[in-house]
Amino acid sequence: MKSDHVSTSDIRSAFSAAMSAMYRDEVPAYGTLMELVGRVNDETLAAQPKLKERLQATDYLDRISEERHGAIRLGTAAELAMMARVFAVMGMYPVGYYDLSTAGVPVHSTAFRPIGDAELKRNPFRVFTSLLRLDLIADEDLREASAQILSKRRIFTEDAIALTEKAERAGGLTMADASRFVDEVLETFRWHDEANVDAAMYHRLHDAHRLIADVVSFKGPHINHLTPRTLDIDQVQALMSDYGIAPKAIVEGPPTRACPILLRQTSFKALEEPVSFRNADGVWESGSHTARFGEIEQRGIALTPKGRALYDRLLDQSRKIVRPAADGSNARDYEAALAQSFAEFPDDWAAIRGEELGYFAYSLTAKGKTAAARGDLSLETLIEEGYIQFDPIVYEDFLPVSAAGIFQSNLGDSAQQEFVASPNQKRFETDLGMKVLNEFDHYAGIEQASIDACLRALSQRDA
Ligand code: OOG
Ligand code: NI
Repeated sequence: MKSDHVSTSDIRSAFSAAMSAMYRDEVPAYGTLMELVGRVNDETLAAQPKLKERLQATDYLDRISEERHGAIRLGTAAELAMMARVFAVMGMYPVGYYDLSTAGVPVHSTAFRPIGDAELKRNPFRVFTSLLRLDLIADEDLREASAQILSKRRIFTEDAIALTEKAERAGGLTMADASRFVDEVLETFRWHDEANVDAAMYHRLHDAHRLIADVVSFKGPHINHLTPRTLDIDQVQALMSDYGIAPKAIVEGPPTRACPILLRQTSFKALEEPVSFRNADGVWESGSHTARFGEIEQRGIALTPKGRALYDRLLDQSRKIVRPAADGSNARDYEAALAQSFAEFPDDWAAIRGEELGYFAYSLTAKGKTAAARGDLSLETLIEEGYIQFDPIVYEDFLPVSAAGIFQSNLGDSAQQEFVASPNQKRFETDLGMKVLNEFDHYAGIEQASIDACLRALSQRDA
Protein backbone atom coordinates (compact mmCIF):
# COMPACT_ATOMS: atom_id res chain seq x y z
CA MET A 1 0.00 0.00 0.00
CA LYS A 2 1.37 3.39 -0.96
CA SER A 3 1.51 6.02 1.73
CA ASP A 4 -1.28 8.09 0.21
CA HIS A 5 -3.54 5.07 -0.18
CA VAL A 6 -6.35 4.35 2.24
CA SER A 7 -6.62 0.80 3.61
CA THR A 8 -9.04 -1.68 2.03
CA SER A 9 -10.70 -1.91 5.47
CA ASP A 10 -11.40 1.82 5.45
CA ILE A 11 -13.01 1.55 2.02
CA ARG A 12 -15.08 -1.43 3.17
CA SER A 13 -16.24 0.42 6.30
CA ALA A 14 -17.19 3.48 4.29
CA PHE A 15 -19.06 1.31 1.81
CA SER A 16 -20.91 -0.62 4.52
CA ALA A 17 -21.98 2.66 6.15
CA ALA A 18 -23.09 4.14 2.82
CA MET A 19 -25.06 1.01 1.98
CA SER A 20 -26.76 1.10 5.38
CA ALA A 21 -27.76 4.75 4.93
CA MET A 22 -29.12 4.03 1.46
CA TYR A 23 -31.12 0.99 2.57
CA ARG A 24 -32.51 2.84 5.57
CA ASP A 25 -33.79 5.44 3.18
CA GLU A 26 -35.23 2.89 0.76
CA VAL A 27 -36.68 0.46 3.32
CA PRO A 28 -37.72 2.32 6.50
CA ALA A 29 -38.46 -0.95 8.35
CA TYR A 30 -34.70 -1.62 8.22
CA GLY A 31 -34.17 1.55 10.26
CA THR A 32 -36.74 0.37 12.79
CA LEU A 33 -34.98 -2.98 13.04
CA MET A 34 -31.64 -1.24 13.61
CA GLU A 35 -33.19 0.70 16.50
CA LEU A 36 -34.60 -2.46 18.05
CA VAL A 37 -31.30 -4.32 17.65
CA GLY A 38 -29.38 -1.40 19.17
CA ARG A 39 -31.69 -1.39 22.18
CA VAL A 40 -31.50 -5.16 22.72
CA ASN A 41 -27.71 -5.15 22.35
CA ASP A 42 -27.35 -2.37 24.94
CA GLU A 43 -29.65 -4.21 27.34
CA THR A 44 -27.86 -7.52 26.81
CA LEU A 45 -24.46 -5.98 27.49
CA ALA A 46 -25.78 -4.20 30.60
CA ALA A 47 -27.27 -7.46 31.90
CA GLN A 48 -24.20 -9.56 31.09
CA PRO A 49 -21.07 -7.70 32.22
CA LYS A 50 -18.97 -10.84 31.71
CA LEU A 51 -19.99 -11.05 28.05
CA LYS A 52 -19.22 -7.36 27.62
CA GLU A 53 -15.80 -7.76 29.20
CA ARG A 54 -14.86 -10.69 26.95
CA LEU A 55 -16.10 -8.92 23.82
CA GLN A 56 -14.06 -5.89 24.78
CA ALA A 57 -10.96 -7.92 25.59
CA THR A 58 -11.10 -9.73 22.25
CA ASP A 59 -11.73 -6.55 20.21
CA TYR A 60 -15.13 -7.82 19.15
CA LEU A 61 -17.18 -5.19 20.98
CA ASP A 62 -16.60 -2.14 18.78
CA ARG A 63 -17.46 -3.86 15.55
CA ILE A 64 -20.88 -5.12 16.67
CA SER A 65 -22.94 -1.93 16.28
CA GLU A 66 -21.46 -1.42 12.81
CA GLU A 67 -21.77 -5.05 11.81
CA ARG A 68 -24.05 -6.23 9.03
CA HIS A 69 -24.29 -8.43 5.96
CA GLY A 70 -26.22 -7.92 2.74
CA ALA A 71 -27.25 -10.08 -0.18
CA ILE A 72 -27.42 -9.69 -3.93
CA ARG A 73 -28.34 -11.98 -6.83
CA LEU A 74 -26.42 -11.68 -10.08
CA GLY A 75 -27.42 -12.76 -13.56
CA THR A 76 -24.26 -13.56 -15.51
CA ALA A 77 -20.73 -14.89 -15.15
CA ALA A 78 -19.35 -11.54 -16.31
CA GLU A 79 -21.26 -9.73 -13.55
CA LEU A 80 -19.93 -12.15 -10.96
CA ALA A 81 -16.33 -11.86 -12.14
CA MET A 82 -16.48 -8.05 -12.12
CA MET A 83 -18.16 -8.06 -8.72
CA ALA A 84 -15.26 -10.11 -7.35
CA ARG A 85 -12.82 -7.45 -8.57
CA VAL A 86 -14.90 -4.65 -7.05
CA PHE A 87 -15.10 -6.43 -3.68
CA ALA A 88 -11.34 -7.09 -3.73
CA VAL A 89 -10.77 -3.31 -3.70
CA MET A 90 -12.59 -3.37 -0.34
CA GLY A 91 -10.58 -6.31 0.97
CA MET A 92 -13.47 -8.78 0.49
CA TYR A 93 -12.83 -12.24 -0.94
CA PRO A 94 -15.14 -15.15 -1.85
CA VAL A 95 -15.36 -17.65 1.01
CA GLY A 96 -17.31 -20.89 0.69
CA TYR A 97 -19.62 -22.37 -1.92
CA TYR A 98 -23.35 -22.72 -1.26
CA ASP A 99 -25.58 -24.83 -3.49
CA LEU A 100 -29.18 -23.71 -3.06
CA SER A 101 -30.63 -25.88 -5.84
CA THR A 102 -31.37 -28.61 -3.29
CA ALA A 103 -33.69 -26.13 -1.57
CA GLY A 104 -35.60 -25.30 -4.73
CA VAL A 105 -33.80 -22.05 -5.42
CA PRO A 106 -32.03 -21.89 -8.80
CA VAL A 107 -28.83 -20.19 -7.63
CA HIS A 108 -25.43 -21.00 -6.24
CA SER A 109 -23.55 -18.61 -4.04
CA THR A 110 -20.50 -17.49 -2.12
CA ALA A 111 -19.92 -14.88 0.60
CA PHE A 112 -17.53 -12.01 -0.05
CA ARG A 113 -15.92 -10.97 3.21
CA PRO A 114 -12.63 -9.91 4.80
CA ILE A 115 -10.46 -12.85 5.87
CA GLY A 116 -7.71 -11.65 8.23
CA ASP A 117 -8.24 -11.37 11.99
CA ALA A 118 -7.40 -7.65 12.13
CA GLU A 119 -9.57 -6.87 9.09
CA LEU A 120 -12.52 -8.82 10.52
CA LYS A 121 -12.26 -6.94 13.78
CA ARG A 122 -12.04 -3.60 11.99
CA ASN A 123 -15.20 -4.26 9.95
CA PRO A 124 -16.55 -7.69 9.00
CA PHE A 125 -19.00 -6.49 6.30
CA ARG A 126 -20.02 -9.43 4.11
CA VAL A 127 -22.21 -9.85 1.06
CA PHE A 128 -23.93 -13.15 0.31
CA THR A 129 -23.68 -13.23 -3.47
CA SER A 130 -25.75 -15.57 -5.61
CA LEU A 131 -25.54 -16.31 -9.30
CA LEU A 132 -28.71 -17.29 -11.13
CA ARG A 133 -28.51 -20.74 -12.73
CA LEU A 134 -30.27 -20.48 -16.03
CA ASP A 135 -29.22 -24.09 -16.66
CA LEU A 136 -31.84 -25.15 -14.11
CA ILE A 137 -34.71 -23.51 -15.99
CA ALA A 138 -36.63 -26.15 -17.89
CA ASP A 139 -38.29 -23.88 -20.47
CA GLU A 140 -35.67 -23.47 -23.19
CA ASP A 141 -37.28 -20.40 -24.79
CA LEU A 142 -37.43 -18.64 -21.48
CA ARG A 143 -33.85 -19.60 -20.74
CA GLU A 144 -32.70 -18.02 -23.96
CA ALA A 145 -34.84 -14.93 -23.58
CA SER A 146 -33.45 -14.45 -20.05
CA ALA A 147 -29.85 -14.80 -21.21
CA GLN A 148 -30.57 -12.31 -23.97
CA ILE A 149 -32.04 -9.72 -21.59
CA LEU A 150 -29.22 -10.17 -19.09
CA SER A 151 -26.51 -9.85 -21.72
CA LYS A 152 -27.68 -6.32 -22.50
CA ARG A 153 -27.65 -4.78 -19.05
CA ARG A 154 -24.68 -3.00 -17.52
CA ILE A 155 -24.78 -3.16 -13.75
CA PHE A 156 -21.59 -1.14 -13.05
CA THR A 157 -21.10 2.52 -13.84
CA GLU A 158 -18.17 3.35 -16.10
CA ASP A 159 -16.44 5.15 -13.24
CA ALA A 160 -16.86 2.16 -10.92
CA ILE A 161 -15.05 0.01 -13.47
CA ALA A 162 -12.37 2.65 -14.12
CA LEU A 163 -11.68 3.10 -10.40
CA THR A 164 -11.51 -0.66 -9.86
CA GLU A 165 -8.94 -0.91 -12.65
CA LYS A 166 -7.02 2.00 -11.17
CA ALA A 167 -6.95 0.30 -7.75
CA GLU A 168 -5.70 -2.91 -9.35
CA ARG A 169 -2.94 -1.09 -11.23
CA ALA A 170 -1.80 1.10 -8.34
CA GLY A 171 -2.40 -1.43 -5.56
CA GLY A 172 -4.92 0.83 -3.81
CA LEU A 173 -6.83 4.10 -3.91
CA THR A 174 -6.23 7.58 -2.54
CA MET A 175 -8.78 9.06 -0.14
CA ALA A 176 -10.46 11.08 -2.91
CA ASP A 177 -10.65 8.11 -5.29
CA ALA A 178 -11.89 5.81 -2.54
CA SER A 179 -14.74 8.15 -1.78
CA ARG A 180 -15.72 8.31 -5.48
CA PHE A 181 -15.39 4.53 -5.68
CA VAL A 182 -17.87 4.09 -2.80
CA ASP A 183 -20.39 6.44 -4.45
CA GLU A 184 -20.08 4.75 -7.83
CA VAL A 185 -20.27 1.17 -6.54
CA LEU A 186 -23.32 2.06 -4.46
CA GLU A 187 -25.18 2.67 -7.73
CA THR A 188 -24.99 -1.04 -8.57
CA PHE A 189 -26.90 -1.94 -5.39
CA ARG A 190 -29.60 0.69 -5.71
CA TRP A 191 -33.28 -0.18 -6.20
CA HIS A 192 -34.75 0.53 -9.64
CA ASP A 193 -38.50 0.73 -9.85
CA GLU A 194 -38.52 0.76 -13.64
CA ALA A 195 -38.24 -2.77 -14.94
CA ASN A 196 -36.06 -3.82 -17.85
CA VAL A 197 -38.83 -5.92 -19.35
CA ASP A 198 -42.48 -5.58 -20.28
CA ALA A 199 -45.24 -6.84 -18.03
CA ALA A 200 -45.82 -9.98 -20.07
CA MET A 201 -42.18 -11.04 -19.82
CA TYR A 202 -42.09 -10.24 -16.10
CA HIS A 203 -45.04 -12.57 -15.55
CA ARG A 204 -43.51 -15.34 -17.61
CA LEU A 205 -40.32 -15.09 -15.60
CA HIS A 206 -42.29 -14.91 -12.37
CA ASP A 207 -44.29 -17.99 -13.25
CA ALA A 208 -41.08 -19.93 -13.88
CA HIS A 209 -39.70 -18.84 -10.47
CA ARG A 210 -40.05 -15.62 -8.52
CA LEU A 211 -36.35 -15.41 -8.13
CA ILE A 212 -35.78 -15.50 -11.86
CA ALA A 213 -38.09 -12.50 -12.25
CA ASP A 214 -36.18 -10.70 -9.49
CA VAL A 215 -32.84 -11.16 -11.21
CA VAL A 216 -33.75 -10.79 -14.87
CA SER A 217 -36.36 -8.01 -14.81
CA PHE A 218 -34.30 -5.18 -13.33
CA LYS A 219 -31.40 -2.96 -14.26
CA GLY A 220 -29.22 -4.10 -11.44
CA PRO A 221 -28.80 -6.48 -8.49
CA HIS A 222 -30.55 -4.35 -5.86
CA ILE A 223 -29.45 -5.19 -2.35
CA ASN A 224 -32.31 -7.38 -1.13
CA HIS A 225 -31.64 -7.21 2.60
CA LEU A 226 -29.17 -5.84 5.09
CA THR A 227 -28.78 -7.68 8.37
CA PRO A 228 -27.61 -6.17 11.66
CA ARG A 229 -26.11 -8.46 14.29
CA THR A 230 -27.83 -8.89 17.63
CA LEU A 231 -26.50 -10.38 20.84
CA ASP A 232 -29.93 -11.85 21.71
CA ILE A 233 -32.04 -12.94 18.76
CA ASP A 234 -34.84 -14.44 20.89
CA GLN A 235 -35.38 -11.08 22.52
CA VAL A 236 -35.44 -9.26 19.17
CA GLN A 237 -37.84 -11.85 17.76
CA ALA A 238 -40.12 -11.37 20.80
CA LEU A 239 -40.09 -7.57 20.50
CA MET A 240 -40.50 -7.31 16.72
CA SER A 241 -44.30 -7.09 16.81
CA ASP A 242 -44.13 -4.21 19.35
CA TYR A 243 -42.19 -2.36 16.69
CA GLY A 244 -44.77 -3.11 14.03
CA ILE A 245 -42.71 -5.76 12.26
CA ALA A 246 -44.03 -9.28 11.62
CA PRO A 247 -41.23 -11.82 11.97
CA LYS A 248 -41.01 -15.13 10.15
CA ALA A 249 -42.31 -18.07 12.18
CA ILE A 250 -39.07 -19.73 13.26
CA VAL A 251 -35.49 -18.73 13.90
CA GLU A 252 -33.20 -20.56 11.47
CA GLY A 253 -30.13 -22.40 12.70
CA PRO A 254 -29.29 -23.91 16.10
CA PRO A 255 -31.61 -23.52 19.12
CA THR A 256 -31.15 -21.07 22.01
CA ARG A 257 -28.04 -22.07 23.96
CA ALA A 258 -25.79 -20.77 26.73
CA CYS A 259 -22.82 -20.96 24.34
CA PRO A 260 -24.02 -19.75 20.93
CA ILE A 261 -22.72 -21.72 17.95
CA LEU A 262 -22.57 -20.73 14.27
CA LEU A 263 -25.45 -18.51 13.28
CA ARG A 264 -29.13 -17.94 14.13
CA GLN A 265 -31.27 -15.84 11.82
CA THR A 266 -34.78 -14.55 11.45
CA SER A 267 -36.35 -12.13 9.01
CA PHE A 268 -39.47 -10.15 8.21
CA LYS A 269 -41.30 -10.69 4.98
CA ALA A 270 -40.43 -8.92 1.77
CA LEU A 271 -42.33 -5.75 0.98
CA GLU A 272 -44.61 -5.46 -1.99
CA GLU A 273 -43.26 -2.48 -3.89
CA PRO A 274 -44.62 -0.56 -6.85
CA VAL A 275 -42.73 -1.01 -10.12
CA SER A 276 -43.46 -0.10 -13.70
CA PHE A 277 -43.02 -2.09 -16.88
CA ARG A 278 -42.36 -0.54 -20.25
CA ASN A 279 -44.61 -2.22 -22.76
CA ALA A 280 -43.93 -2.63 -26.47
CA ASP A 281 -45.97 0.44 -27.35
CA GLY A 282 -43.75 2.54 -25.08
CA VAL A 283 -46.47 2.99 -22.47
CA TRP A 284 -45.55 2.39 -18.83
CA GLU A 285 -47.71 -0.08 -16.97
CA SER A 286 -47.70 -0.18 -13.19
CA GLY A 287 -47.35 -3.36 -11.19
CA SER A 288 -45.63 -4.61 -8.06
CA HIS A 289 -42.67 -6.73 -7.06
CA THR A 290 -41.67 -8.31 -3.76
CA ALA A 291 -38.00 -8.76 -3.13
CA ARG A 292 -36.60 -6.65 -0.35
CA PHE A 293 -36.84 -7.73 3.24
CA GLY A 294 -35.21 -7.38 6.64
CA GLU A 295 -33.20 -9.89 8.62
CA ILE A 296 -31.35 -10.10 11.91
CA GLU A 297 -28.75 -12.54 13.06
CA GLN A 298 -26.92 -13.70 16.14
CA ARG A 299 -23.43 -15.05 15.60
CA GLY A 300 -21.76 -17.70 17.73
CA ILE A 301 -18.55 -19.69 17.64
CA ALA A 302 -17.05 -20.96 14.38
CA LEU A 303 -17.11 -24.76 14.39
CA THR A 304 -14.36 -27.13 13.25
CA PRO A 305 -15.22 -29.71 10.56
CA LYS A 306 -15.98 -32.12 13.41
CA GLY A 307 -18.28 -29.62 15.13
CA ARG A 308 -19.93 -28.75 11.86
CA ALA A 309 -20.59 -32.41 11.07
CA LEU A 310 -22.26 -32.76 14.47
CA TYR A 311 -24.32 -29.61 13.84
CA ASP A 312 -25.44 -30.90 10.43
CA ARG A 313 -26.38 -34.29 11.85
CA LEU A 314 -28.41 -32.84 14.74
CA LEU A 315 -30.18 -30.34 12.50
CA ASP A 316 -31.03 -33.06 10.04
CA GLN A 317 -32.26 -35.28 12.86
CA SER A 318 -34.61 -32.62 14.24
CA ARG A 319 -35.96 -31.76 10.79
CA LYS A 320 -36.82 -35.42 10.33
CA ILE A 321 -38.96 -35.25 13.47
CA VAL A 322 -40.64 -31.94 12.60
CA ARG A 323 -40.21 -30.11 9.32
CA PRO A 324 -41.04 -26.43 9.84
CA ALA A 325 -44.18 -25.50 7.89
CA ALA A 326 -44.05 -22.26 5.92
CA ASP A 327 -47.16 -20.92 7.70
CA GLY A 328 -45.60 -21.31 11.13
CA SER A 329 -48.33 -23.68 12.35
CA ASN A 330 -45.87 -26.15 13.89
CA ALA A 331 -43.27 -23.62 15.05
CA ARG A 332 -43.43 -24.67 18.73
CA ASP A 333 -43.08 -28.36 17.87
CA TYR A 334 -40.12 -27.58 15.67
CA GLU A 335 -38.41 -25.59 18.43
CA ALA A 336 -38.96 -28.44 20.87
CA ALA A 337 -37.54 -31.02 18.46
CA LEU A 338 -34.55 -28.79 17.77
CA ALA A 339 -33.79 -28.26 21.44
CA GLN A 340 -34.11 -31.95 22.15
CA SER A 341 -31.88 -32.93 19.28
CA PHE A 342 -29.18 -30.39 20.22
CA ALA A 343 -29.00 -31.58 23.82
CA GLU A 344 -26.21 -33.77 22.45
CA PHE A 345 -24.06 -30.74 21.55
CA PRO A 346 -21.92 -29.71 24.58
CA ASP A 347 -22.97 -26.34 25.92
CA ASP A 348 -19.95 -25.03 27.77
CA TRP A 349 -16.82 -23.55 26.23
CA ALA A 350 -14.37 -25.90 27.91
CA ALA A 351 -16.23 -28.96 26.64
CA ILE A 352 -16.56 -27.53 23.15
CA ARG A 353 -12.83 -26.91 23.16
CA GLY A 354 -12.01 -30.26 24.77
CA GLU A 355 -13.91 -32.13 22.08
CA GLU A 356 -12.38 -29.96 19.35
CA LEU A 357 -15.77 -28.83 18.11
CA GLY A 358 -15.01 -25.11 17.81
CA TYR A 359 -12.22 -22.61 17.10
CA PHE A 360 -10.85 -20.42 19.89
CA ALA A 361 -8.62 -17.37 20.16
CA TYR A 362 -5.99 -17.73 22.88
CA SER A 363 -4.59 -14.84 24.91
CA LEU A 364 -2.52 -14.23 28.02
CA THR A 365 -4.34 -13.75 31.31
CA ALA A 366 -3.23 -11.06 33.77
CA LYS A 367 -1.06 -13.76 35.42
CA GLY A 368 0.34 -14.77 32.03
CA LYS A 369 1.24 -11.19 31.20
CA THR A 370 3.42 -10.71 34.27
CA ALA A 371 4.78 -14.23 34.75
CA ALA A 372 8.41 -15.21 34.32
CA ALA A 373 9.29 -17.36 31.29
CA ARG A 374 7.22 -20.55 31.07
CA GLY A 375 8.51 -22.04 27.85
CA ASP A 376 8.73 -25.42 29.58
CA LEU A 377 4.97 -25.91 29.87
CA SER A 378 2.50 -27.19 27.30
CA LEU A 379 -0.48 -25.18 26.12
CA GLU A 380 -2.84 -27.36 28.15
CA THR A 381 -0.85 -26.88 31.33
CA LEU A 382 -0.56 -23.15 30.73
CA ILE A 383 -4.35 -23.01 30.46
CA GLU A 384 -4.87 -25.18 33.55
CA GLU A 385 -2.47 -23.03 35.57
CA GLY A 386 -4.16 -19.84 34.48
CA TYR A 387 -1.53 -18.27 32.20
CA ILE A 388 -3.56 -18.53 29.03
CA GLN A 389 -7.30 -18.09 28.42
CA PHE A 390 -9.47 -18.82 25.40
CA ASP A 391 -12.45 -17.09 23.81
CA PRO A 392 -14.68 -18.29 20.97
CA ILE A 393 -13.83 -17.13 17.44
CA VAL A 394 -16.92 -15.68 15.79
CA TYR A 395 -18.46 -17.54 12.84
CA GLU A 396 -18.25 -15.18 9.86
CA ASP A 397 -20.01 -17.31 7.24
CA PHE A 398 -23.46 -18.62 6.36
CA LEU A 399 -25.44 -21.85 6.56
CA PRO A 400 -27.03 -23.37 3.46
CA VAL A 401 -30.16 -24.75 5.18
CA SER A 402 -30.75 -21.40 6.90
CA ALA A 403 -30.12 -19.47 3.69
CA ALA A 404 -32.67 -21.69 1.94
CA GLY A 405 -35.17 -20.94 4.73
CA ILE A 406 -34.56 -17.20 4.33
CA PHE A 407 -34.96 -17.44 0.54
CA GLN A 408 -38.14 -19.50 0.91
CA SER A 409 -39.81 -17.28 3.46
CA ASN A 410 -39.51 -14.45 0.99
CA LEU A 411 -40.59 -16.36 -2.06
CA GLY A 412 -43.91 -17.51 -0.64
CA ASP A 413 -45.25 -21.03 -0.34
CA SER A 414 -46.06 -21.31 -4.01
CA ALA A 415 -42.40 -21.03 -4.83
CA GLN A 416 -41.62 -24.40 -3.26
CA GLN A 417 -40.22 -26.08 -6.31
CA GLU A 418 -38.07 -29.09 -6.87
CA PHE A 419 -34.81 -28.97 -8.76
CA VAL A 420 -32.47 -31.87 -9.15
CA ALA A 421 -29.64 -31.18 -6.72
CA SER A 422 -26.67 -30.30 -8.83
CA PRO A 423 -23.87 -28.52 -7.04
CA ASN A 424 -21.39 -27.20 -9.55
CA GLN A 425 -18.58 -25.50 -7.67
CA LYS A 426 -16.20 -25.84 -10.63
CA ARG A 427 -18.57 -23.97 -12.89
CA PHE A 428 -19.12 -21.31 -10.24
CA GLU A 429 -15.38 -20.81 -9.82
CA THR A 430 -14.86 -20.60 -13.57
CA ASP A 431 -17.54 -17.90 -13.72
CA LEU A 432 -16.06 -16.14 -10.70
CA GLY A 433 -12.60 -16.16 -12.22
CA MET A 434 -11.00 -17.61 -9.07
CA LYS A 435 -11.40 -20.32 -6.49
CA VAL A 436 -13.52 -19.75 -3.39
CA LEU A 437 -11.59 -19.91 -0.12
CA ASN A 438 -12.12 -22.64 2.45
CA GLU A 439 -13.64 -21.17 5.62
CA PHE A 440 -12.15 -23.82 7.92
CA ASP A 441 -8.57 -23.08 6.85
CA HIS A 442 -9.02 -19.45 7.80
CA TYR A 443 -10.44 -20.06 11.27
CA ALA A 444 -7.72 -22.64 11.92
CA GLY A 445 -5.09 -20.10 10.85
CA ILE A 446 -6.43 -17.41 13.19
CA GLU A 447 -6.55 -19.92 16.06
CA GLN A 448 -3.00 -21.16 15.45
CA ALA A 449 -1.60 -17.62 15.20
CA SER A 450 -3.11 -16.79 18.60
CA ILE A 451 -1.55 -19.89 20.16
CA ASP A 452 1.84 -19.13 18.63
CA ALA A 453 1.73 -15.54 19.90
CA CYS A 454 0.98 -16.67 23.48
CA LEU A 455 3.68 -19.34 23.52
CA ARG A 456 6.21 -16.97 22.01
CA ALA A 457 5.45 -14.30 24.60
CA LEU A 458 5.73 -16.79 27.48
CA SER A 459 8.98 -18.34 26.30
CA GLN A 460 10.78 -15.11 25.53
CA ARG A 461 10.45 -13.62 29.01
CA ASP A 462 13.74 -12.58 30.61
CA ALA A 463 15.56 -14.27 27.79
C1 OOG B 1 -29.87 -14.56 0.21
C2 OOG B 1 -30.36 -15.44 1.31
C3 OOG B 1 -29.21 -15.93 2.18
C4 OOG B 1 -28.55 -15.50 4.59
O1 OOG B 1 -28.42 -14.69 5.51
O2 OOG B 1 -28.49 -16.72 4.78
C5 OOG B 1 -28.81 -14.99 3.24
C6 OOG B 1 -30.92 -14.03 -0.70
O3 OOG B 1 -32.12 -14.07 -0.40
O4 OOG B 1 -30.50 -13.51 -1.77
O5 OOG B 1 -28.68 -13.80 3.09
NI1 NI C 1 -29.02 -12.79 4.95
